[in-house]
Amino acid sequence: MKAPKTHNIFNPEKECMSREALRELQNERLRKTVKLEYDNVPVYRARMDAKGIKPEDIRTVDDLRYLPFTNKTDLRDEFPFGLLASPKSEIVRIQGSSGTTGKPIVSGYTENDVEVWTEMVARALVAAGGTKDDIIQIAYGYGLFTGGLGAHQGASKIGAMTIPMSSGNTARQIMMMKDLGSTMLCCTPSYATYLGETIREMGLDPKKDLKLKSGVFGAEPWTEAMRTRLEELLDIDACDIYGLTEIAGPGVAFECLEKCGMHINEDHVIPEIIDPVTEEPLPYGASGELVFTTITKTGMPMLRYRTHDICVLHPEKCACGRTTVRMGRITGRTDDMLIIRGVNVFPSQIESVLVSVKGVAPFYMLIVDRVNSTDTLEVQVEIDENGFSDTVADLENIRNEIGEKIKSVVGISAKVTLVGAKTLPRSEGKAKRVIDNRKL
Ligand code: DLL
Repeated sequence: MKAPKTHNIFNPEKECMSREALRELQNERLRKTVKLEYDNVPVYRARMDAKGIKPEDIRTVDDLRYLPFTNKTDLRDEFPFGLLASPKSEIVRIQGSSGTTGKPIVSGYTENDVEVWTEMVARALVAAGGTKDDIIQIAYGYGLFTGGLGAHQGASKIGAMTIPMSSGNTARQIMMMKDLGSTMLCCTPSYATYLGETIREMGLDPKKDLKLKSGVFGAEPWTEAMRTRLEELLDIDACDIYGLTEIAGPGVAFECLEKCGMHINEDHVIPEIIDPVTEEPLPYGASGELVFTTITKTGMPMLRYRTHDICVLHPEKCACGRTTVRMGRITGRTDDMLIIRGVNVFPSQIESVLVSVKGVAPFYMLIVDRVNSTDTLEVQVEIDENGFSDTVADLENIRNEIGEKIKSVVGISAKVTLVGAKTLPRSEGKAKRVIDNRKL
């Protein structure tokens, strides 16, 4: 049963502001954030000093372009607390995602930051038709990953009945969905598809046997074709939700039932699109790298954070009444990060595992695929000719060692295939290390 296409808005005062009033609010909040960063975060102060910029020089959003960028590497270099702009005693939550070294990228949130984030998710759920009468099943993972707790907080904020299922355990998910009459589902789009397919295989008809009306799906790229399939499989409206740990987790941007791009919560973050090579800002409508500046965060605010996600911004007013700029679907990344079963994976993490294992050479290929709506990862790696032992037991030990190390460093299990020396293709230019067969 799809949600009626009425446009409820959680915070109309902020979500439907005139562009002029919004700009004023952003200017004021930006000035505060820049000062907070300059006064409290040595790295930011040093970078601004190096550019000869003082906080007073940044008066309006147009001055953003003078500020230095922040990168994922900064979070790694300053791990865990070097970028905090508030005392540690003010931090009430740590959340994280997997990073390039096996250590997670972590962000610290003050009580204010958790409240801001909670409201962002509440706005997203209401935009997807959510009300206090809903029963919201949360099948994002709970833990350091922001999906579970983020969706949970938002669902509680709108007063809905919240079911904290976390991810996995599909049979149990479906049983609860049926028995409790869940009306909304929050999880990754690939897991939603798997749930939908399993529901159909069990002979259930969502129209008759379930009460789902909408889903709020994100944390990984998906397409219009996947939306159509999901809406048919589950008989729901499927809305996209975007976010990242460094900024606030899910809810940074979200779709309304018009399904024409994700509304960015511009009273909390300022989006920019830049050319990833020249780093120059690009106009609305141009495809480029998405950059965010947070303007209400106090724990670990971010100035011009390079997301590496590629998309387009649309400024036209939406039929739902919101005036915020919308971002299109993420169409790629400017780095080599893969998202496998919702986990951020860098090929360099796998490489670091392989070089630590005796008996294999540093030539490898990652093959990513999607089988029954679930991502799979196969790591093919060459045996080292010199350290080569062909006893079955030795080869099995090597495979197990690699598998276990990948699981502990990257956080996901992989199929490890040992191949003969010099059998993987060599390249004269940039090595191709990844084959992604997933058809989105
Ligand atoms: O994935 C937060 C989140 C949780 C978003 C639940 C939505 C729902 P991270 O683990 O830090 O945070 O990963 C952030 O995931 O830079 C994008 O590359 C990707 N991503 C997130 N949402 C979407 C989406 C969460 N809707 C990284 N479409 C981001 C495409 C997405 N990619």
